[in-house]
Amino acid sequence: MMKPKVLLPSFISRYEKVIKMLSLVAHIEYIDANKYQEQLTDVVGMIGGKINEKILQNALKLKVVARYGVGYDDCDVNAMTQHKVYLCHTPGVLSNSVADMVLTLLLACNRKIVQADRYVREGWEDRAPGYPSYGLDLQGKTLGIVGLGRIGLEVAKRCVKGFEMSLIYFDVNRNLKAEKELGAKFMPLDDVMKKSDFISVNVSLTSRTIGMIGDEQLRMMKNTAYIINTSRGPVIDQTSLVKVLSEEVIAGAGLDVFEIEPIPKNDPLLKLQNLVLSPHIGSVTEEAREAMAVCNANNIVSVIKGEIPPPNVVPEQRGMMFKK
Ligand code: 8YV
Repeated sequence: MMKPKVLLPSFISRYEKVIKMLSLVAHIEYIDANKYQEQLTDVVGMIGGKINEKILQNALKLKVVARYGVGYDDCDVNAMTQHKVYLCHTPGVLSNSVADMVLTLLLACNRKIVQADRYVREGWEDRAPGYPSYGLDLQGKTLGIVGLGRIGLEVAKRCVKGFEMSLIYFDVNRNLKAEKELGAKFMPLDDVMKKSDFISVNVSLTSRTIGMIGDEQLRMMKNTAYIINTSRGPVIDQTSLVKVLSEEVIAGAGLDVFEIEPIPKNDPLLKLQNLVLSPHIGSVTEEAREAMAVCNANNIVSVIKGEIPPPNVVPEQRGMMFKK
């Protein structure tokens, strides 16, 4: 009997373990942009994102999409549910790497590492113009977390246990474990904005979180405070962020995510100096990337074997039994 077809992005081929797992139950094909439409017609499972109605209409045999990431705001979950296609994602396995990235940006902003590097390369002369301005000691400072879920919690642990910072947070749900173990104090978003020395944004992008940090919230921040975003660009209103950074209403920002990715070359953010930018690399570590691929493969194998719902189905589809 012919094995069902599974479609993968070509980079997955570097994970031997994943290829072995999938080959036992499926025939593997790699995505070829030139014949993608054709490839979709008989595909049963795929690793990817950006799934919309058009793709679903072409993929009548599709049973499962494994999103290579924890956020799935680029997938139309309602359309997938209507087409009885499971959407799985990769919660948990990348929390450490994203939390490390938050700290990377936070430290780089605070200690002006980008300017410092430039200063050394351009000819280090004692206290010549370009010498980095003073940073702050992290010990005793207040970290504000917006979204204290899996990733937020890892950021919190690093800051509280490692840097001896104190922790305040806003979330739609209280995190009692963090309150007990890390002394986290829950408060409304506006208070987190007002009281923090460093803010880390760790919510997923939904209709409730889009633009949740706008001009009003940004202007509540201390003028010595920094905001770090590794979640999704549209959670912070980017036009307002450009304004508060250029008016120096806040000390700076560390951004791994943007409203449009890749960020357009003429974006006003690129002209500002009081921020550190990275190209959406929060989960880009060897460990996380491999674990994400393994998690994706597990979910596809489950569905092919009829073990449904698969283990990492998105919350909106939890408990749903799709039979195709
Ligand atoms: C991925 C991410 O880099 O997990 C997420 O939601 O943003 C990242 O891990 C991104 O999804 C690209 O696949």
